[in-house]
Amino acid sequence: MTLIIYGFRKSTCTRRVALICKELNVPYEVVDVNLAAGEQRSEAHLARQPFGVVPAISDNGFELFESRAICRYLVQKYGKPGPDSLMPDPKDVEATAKFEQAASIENNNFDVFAGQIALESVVKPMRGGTTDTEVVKKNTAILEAKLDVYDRILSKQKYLAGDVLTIADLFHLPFGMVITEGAKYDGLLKRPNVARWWKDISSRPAWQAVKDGA
Ligand SMILES: N[C@@H](CCC(=O)N[C@@H](CS)C(=O)NCC(=O)O)C(=O)O
Repeated sequence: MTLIIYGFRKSTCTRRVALICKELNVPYEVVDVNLAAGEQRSEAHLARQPFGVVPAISDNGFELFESRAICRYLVQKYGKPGPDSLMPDPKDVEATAKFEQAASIENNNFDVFAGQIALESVVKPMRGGTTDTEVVKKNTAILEAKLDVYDRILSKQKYLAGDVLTIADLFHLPFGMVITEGAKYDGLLKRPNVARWWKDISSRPAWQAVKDGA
């Protein structure tokens, strides 16, 4: 049975999951949960995602929510061992620890701030609201400082977990694109090592296939 993603094609978290499906050549079907209509709070959806957000998946009856947990599951279930495995072999404790470090970096030093910039600059106006420029300014200043650290890390290694691409790098793509293209934030383009890394990950065919919608 085809993997089902209950999501919203344009949402960042839905695209994060679709991206990893594309990377792994796992066919999927998106069942629309219309966020504008509030369907994320329907009883049917809350049974899949009790926090009332998207995405959630059903894989042959196995249900899971939280986009990053879903991505880890997909790699462990459908990925192939080797240099392109997107996550280290769990038996390699040190590589796994470096991978978890990179995944935490994304979650704590990128997602929070990029998410606020995206919400204020792109999502709110799209829904008829007004951007709070103070919130954008504050989060941009924090993200600038965080990306300076990214640039130092990426001056010593190709990717966030080391010299091998992992899903921790790919996790950045949905919000990275919204702030770069939608909010015209140039933080990913103006630092030499971050720019090299950003160009590398954002030009991957899997991302090109889902960047405009899962
Ligand atoms: N940590 C969750 C976040 C999910 C999330 O915030 N989804 C957003 C779309 S990107 C959503 O459903 N928003 C609808 C709402 O908040 O009502 C994940 O990664 O799956």
